[in-house]
Amino acid sequence: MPRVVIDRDRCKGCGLCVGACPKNTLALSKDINVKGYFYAEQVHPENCIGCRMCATICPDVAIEVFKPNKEGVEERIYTRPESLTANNTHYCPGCTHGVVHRLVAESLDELGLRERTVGIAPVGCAVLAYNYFNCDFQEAAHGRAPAFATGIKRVRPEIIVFTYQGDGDLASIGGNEIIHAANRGEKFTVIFVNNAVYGMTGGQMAPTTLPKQVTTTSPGGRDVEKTGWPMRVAEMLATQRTPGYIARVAVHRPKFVKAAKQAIKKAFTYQNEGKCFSFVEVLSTCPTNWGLPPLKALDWLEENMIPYYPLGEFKTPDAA
Ligand SMILES: Cc1ncc(C[n+]2csc(CCOP(=O)(O)OP(=O)(O)O)c2C)c(N)n1
Repeated sequence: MPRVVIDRDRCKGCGLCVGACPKNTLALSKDINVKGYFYAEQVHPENCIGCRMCATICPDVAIEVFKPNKEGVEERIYTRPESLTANNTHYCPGCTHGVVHRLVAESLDELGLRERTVGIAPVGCAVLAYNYFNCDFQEAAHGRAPAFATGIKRVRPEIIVFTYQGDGDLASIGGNEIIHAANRGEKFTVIFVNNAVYGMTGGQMAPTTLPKQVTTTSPGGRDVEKTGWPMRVAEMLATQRTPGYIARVAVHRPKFVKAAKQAIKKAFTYQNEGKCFSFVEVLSTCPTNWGLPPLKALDWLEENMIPYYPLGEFKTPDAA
């Protein structure tokens, strides 16, 4: 029988695993863990099919999955990637920054890149990313990650370099940086986490905030007449003639998480082959600043963000 092991004290009780389980085997506990959260637990292990949906959506890497192989020997089929440290993240419960971290880490593991990778942390909620990734890291000033990445990649082209940036960091203060790095065809990878707000500073309007979206600086809803329309950064960069890989993905359901992983892995593969600038925009949730419970935030992303920010590949070097 498959077995799901949940690290109770690591769990933040967001319930994303409970929502993702197709067999309703999981529930939130009635007791609290050491951090004060109602942790997830498997209440109907007999119904578990070992599909890994729970582990795929868990932002806190709190779930391991075991399943017997054809010979009946139990194998661990899901665990923490080596490219992540064991540190607990400071992200709010249900924030999908943790899912994006995991996908980057899995890609580095699977491509065997960890020991020659340097990540560039932004200013934003992911400012402490260097504590969570098990590779070298550099902290950049707000919006300036592409400049740091350019320097490192040009001096040491054999190193795999990626920036990890929010939408305030990349599309607002760092808008100039990203456009020129893409246009120069710098051969690093950008992971652009678009949650439609400035998360770290309290949910202010970002360039990516949706029309009529309420934020702390647009309490009446974003007025596009006064503040412009939300920027579609992936599409904008894809208009440049310089070859590149430009994609947009989302991480609100396990099947989208799997597609997101493919795109992120592809971006690192292109870099590893020395091919081109590679950029993956990831639509991500911010339950705290959107004022929604974590599962509702996933629905909000699907219903509001995806219609405005279509998913897909906008440019591939092979087609350039
Ligand atoms: C030069 C400078 N300007 C402004 C700030 C304040 N600030 C810190 S994080 C941030 C925006 C963070 O939002 P985002 O990049 O979308 O990332 P998130 O926190 O949502 O992941 C701002 C404006 C700063 N730290 N430095």
